[in-house]
Amino acid sequence: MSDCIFCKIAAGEIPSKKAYEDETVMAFYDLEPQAPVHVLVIPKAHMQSAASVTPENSAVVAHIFEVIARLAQELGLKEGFRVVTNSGVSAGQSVPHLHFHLLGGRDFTWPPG
Ligand code: DGP
Repeated sequence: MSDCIFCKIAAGEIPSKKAYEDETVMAFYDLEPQAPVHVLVIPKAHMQSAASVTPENSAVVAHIFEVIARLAQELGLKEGFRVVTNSGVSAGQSVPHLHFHLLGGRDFTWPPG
């Protein structure tokens, strides 16, 4: 999508601090970190949110979770980590391109706010 900031980051048109990249997935550090480690993991192909996942496109979501497990290990999140995806405005989604927040390096409370 031409006006999507995460599509532009995936295409290298907007700079980001990259944590991982392959053909279908990219991970980069969040601009507004909410934890000592805060990485966003996205599919390169545009999908609006978790509500857009279908049998036809869900393979990339499984791959994203493989990447998250690898990143959690590489980034030393031995004590645990949290994965969050906000879907829709009332859930707090501000960028309408599917993304998973990988958060770690501190303790988290439950339920989230
Ligand atoms: P959400 O609110 O769940 O849609 O999360 C969007 C996140 O994206 C938010 O934590 C801030 C981050 N973000 C927004 N614009 C940029 C950007 O241009 N670069 C980076 N690295 N992060 C961004």
